[in-house]
Amino acid sequence: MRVVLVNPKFRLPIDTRTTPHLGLAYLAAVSEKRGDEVIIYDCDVEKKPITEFVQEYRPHVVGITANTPQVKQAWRTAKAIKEVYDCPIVLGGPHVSVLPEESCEKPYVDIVARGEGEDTWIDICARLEKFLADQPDYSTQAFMHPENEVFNDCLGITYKTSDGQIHNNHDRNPIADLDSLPWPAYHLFKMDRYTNLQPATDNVDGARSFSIMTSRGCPYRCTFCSQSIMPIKWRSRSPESVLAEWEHLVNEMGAQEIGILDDSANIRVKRLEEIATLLIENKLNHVPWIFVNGIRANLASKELLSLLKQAGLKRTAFGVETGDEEILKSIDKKVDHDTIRWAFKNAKEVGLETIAFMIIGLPGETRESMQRTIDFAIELDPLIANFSMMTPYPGTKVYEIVKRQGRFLINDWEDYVFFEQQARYEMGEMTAELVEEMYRKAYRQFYLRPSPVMRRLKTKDFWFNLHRNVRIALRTFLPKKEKDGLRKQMEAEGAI
Ligand code: B12
Ligand code: SF4
Repeated sequence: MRVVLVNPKFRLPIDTRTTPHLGLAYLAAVSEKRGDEVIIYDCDVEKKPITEFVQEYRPHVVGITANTPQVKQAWRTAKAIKEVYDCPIVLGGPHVSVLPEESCEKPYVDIVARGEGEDTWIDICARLEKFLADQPDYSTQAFMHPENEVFNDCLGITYKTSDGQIHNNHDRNPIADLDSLPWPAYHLFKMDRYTNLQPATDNVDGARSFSIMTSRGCPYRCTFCSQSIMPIKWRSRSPESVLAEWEHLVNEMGAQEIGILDDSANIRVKRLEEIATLLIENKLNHVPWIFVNGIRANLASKELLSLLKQAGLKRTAFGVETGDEEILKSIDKKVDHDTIRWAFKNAKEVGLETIAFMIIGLPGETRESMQRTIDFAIELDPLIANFSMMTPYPGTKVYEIVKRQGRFLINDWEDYVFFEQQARYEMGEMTAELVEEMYRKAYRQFYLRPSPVMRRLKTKDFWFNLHRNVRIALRTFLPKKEKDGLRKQMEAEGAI
């Protein structure tokens, strides 16, 4: 079958770099293994309108990925395709996994795949192929006809039969054996059109960066994190399987840097030690790699970090989130500040660069608690402090808290990005103005100190991307000229 997997175009309000979509790369790989002819259509890098492309290629099925800020563009893409060409359209990804009906209600969406997608996707494709064998001139309406009962027992989907009824099938179990998955199908991406990982290892744009996932899931349930919508079961690949893919990325794909995308790669320390040892033994440690998302601070011993450093690890992130003791307890991070201090100390002592992810504007915050977050970031003094303004994603506990006790200042999924300088909600004494003020203060106070300025000036990235870096700095540090705030704008529009 001819299948197309689409990443809808989405522009973040910052100069972000483009990177191949790992989820689509996995779906494409299992689809190819099934025997499908697969095209990945990444609208971020394609020039031709997708409508033209589908009319030429005539796929049997189209799958579109969607996180929250992307979902409206996914709907627009689905609608545009349906207007020119008839085939079943499947949506998947983090947003539609939480709110499947919202998408399935759209006339141009037939199926929503919830959660991990590989098994569900090939199940959908197999059912379509079987149907096609009997009815080569099928229409989507016939395929989705309730009497055909094609999807009655297909796990992990929400779908709409052609009489307009929406059906919510049972969940599918998470993939137990991650080693059974083929490697992501990077050969289907136009690699030369991508720029880089973000943040990468200071290689300039155009460096060949690849992502890898060595484990999936996270056993923790932090109240602000969308990972809490995914299966609680943490599953990992064997060190041998990771090594084989790593070798492929370095030796065959020419990887110059690698980013581990796991949510919590160090849950099982022994496994990570084995991976590191294999990278050293197989002389793969010359290619720098980073933990993009952060590792658990409570499991970041000096011994482990030192071994990882020898294996090529250049930079690691930690989710610090807040400098306030009470707020830290309230977000269920299950770590304390002394442990975080210990992890940063260990990382620095073995010579690793560090990133601290911090959040400004968690529920219950005050000016003082946000100041403690800034102070704690300065105390830890990582190479990069990444402050994000709390954005409550649907499905998270924070979203429910804000719904009950606060006031959303956004009503459009496209605004669910946290690079913008505008607060997303207000709660109690915590006004948008206060959060926005503390957010800018965080960047100013952290970065406008002599040591971060000197460190930044010494990086290759700073000078190669000078224009871009200055633009980002100006936007982050300077208050907006028109400081209306989203609330005032929405009040004027009568939205709140
Ligand atoms: C790497 C990453 C990024 C990278 C690259 C994104 C990319 N192009 O892949 C960058 C830094 C650019 C990024 C940016 C953002 N990200 Co991000 N990101 C991730 C991260 C860490 C890994 C993504 C990944 O590769 N996962 C592994 C693959 C295998 O999973 P997957 O992509 O979800 O795909 C699987 C399923 O979802 C499903 N599926 C997905 N699509 C489809 C389609 C079909 C048809 C089917 C059947 C199934 C299916 O099947 C796939 C295979 O199992 C995740 C966390 C996570 N653990 O997933 C966050 C995550 C996806 N990001 C998140 C967010 C919030 C963002 C931003 C909005 C943040 C911001 N800046 O404001 C932006 C949005 C960017 C954009 N343009 O859309 C949230 C999404 C929450 C939500 N409700 O949408 C996540 C879940 C993090 C979190 N825990 O909160 N991100
Ligand atoms: S923030 Fe990190 S530890 Fe917490 S649930 Fe998300 S991925 Fe897990």
